[in-house]
Amino acid sequence: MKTDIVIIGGGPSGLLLSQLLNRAGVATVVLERASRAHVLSRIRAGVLEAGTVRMLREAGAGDRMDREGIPHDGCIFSDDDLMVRVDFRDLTGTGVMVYGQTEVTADLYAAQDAMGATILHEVADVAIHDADTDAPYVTFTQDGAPRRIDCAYIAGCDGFHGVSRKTIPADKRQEFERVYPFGWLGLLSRTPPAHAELIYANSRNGFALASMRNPMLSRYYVQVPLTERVEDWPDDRFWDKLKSCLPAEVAATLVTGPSVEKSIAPLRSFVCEPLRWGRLFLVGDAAHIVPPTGAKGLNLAVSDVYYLHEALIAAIRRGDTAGIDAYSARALARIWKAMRFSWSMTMMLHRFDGEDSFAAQMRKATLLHLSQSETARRDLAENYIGLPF
Ligand code: RFL
Ligand code: PHB
Repeated sequence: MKTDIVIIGGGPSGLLLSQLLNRAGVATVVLERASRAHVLSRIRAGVLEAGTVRMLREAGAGDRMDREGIPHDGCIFSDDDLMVRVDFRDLTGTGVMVYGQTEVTADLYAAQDAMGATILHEVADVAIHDADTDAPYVTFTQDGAPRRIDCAYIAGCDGFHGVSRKTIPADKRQEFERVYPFGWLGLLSRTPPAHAELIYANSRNGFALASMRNPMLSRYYVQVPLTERVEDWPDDRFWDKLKSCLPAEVAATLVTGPSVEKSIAPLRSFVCEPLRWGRLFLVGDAAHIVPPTGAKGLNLAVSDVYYLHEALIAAIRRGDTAGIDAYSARALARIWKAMRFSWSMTMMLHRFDGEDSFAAQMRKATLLHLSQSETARRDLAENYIGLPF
């Protein structure tokens, strides 16, 4: 088998890249380890930057998002009972879209199916060969049979635990990492959202986030130690903890109900440089992880795809390789700024076990400053709605 681009991973990065390349007449094969049902069962990100919204429309996968997504012009940051609203539209001229990653992925699968794109699910033993030569190829097994695809380039869109990054020899890459000593316990429930806008809550009892998917589906998170297990968090315990972190006026009217999904995600900052080894390119979570506090994970994957799809189209269609030579540096410049923002949001809002009394005062002062300074709110808004690409 032969194609222009082999894309490893059928998550949002791989599907969007495939969709944009196919629309430009570049042939792709997407290799996904899991079943489609499994990919669509993962509850992850919920906030799309304006640039992500634009890219999904450009890919021909934005119709349902435009009908069902909820535009948000601002959000709330709280410190115990102090509530600070940051008005994104007023401060930057644009807002964000609340629309779940699960829906984005479903829309991209539908768009790819409509184009007759090749997506192979439940493939195993994916291995990248000769990426540092002019004749790379990928091998894998499907239904127990060995297969091989020759290609011009390989896009590693296979997430943090994929094979792509690990294929780059250790002496050809550098990794930067910060592991935080807590995770987010998330709960999805068929209840009306606590508030019309998202609330990022700092409190004496730790961090909580009140988010949503639609008017009858809410998504909440509370900060938990890494040692916690989901089984130890019956719904009642979760709701009690959430209420203890939210401002009293919000907790008082919170509607609770049975959970539909509950999971714990550890928080981590991670970057692998460079994003290219020969004819292999890293995209999205395969190259970098951010703590979810800034809502940047999915959006960064989309800006990587933006840079790479342009570069690959120029290389395949016109033999112009300037874009692929520049991809790593271009994408990393934006990635590091999102890393900084996600890290600073994490520090502003979470309680660290064993911290000194000074740390809590720094968080309080940061939120008080945010409430009193339009300059501080504008800086936060500019980063939250997404830096340009
Ligand atoms: P994904 O979504 O991880 O997709 C990678 C795909 O590659 C497949 N794969 C392989 N396929 C073939 N061969 C292999 N060897 C393979 N190894 C892996 C996987 O099955 C998968 O389908 O990466 P992608 O496309 O780069 O997209 C990135 C986003 O998914 C990610 O940034 C965000 O979801 C991060 N994230 C969150 N971001 C937010 O902004 N807000 C959140 O609330 C939020 N919650 C989360 C998250 C990430 C999580 N992970 C990865 C642990 C919650 C979790 C649990
Ligand atoms: C979510 O709705 O899942 C969500 C929203 C904002 C974040 C993280 C997660 O920063």
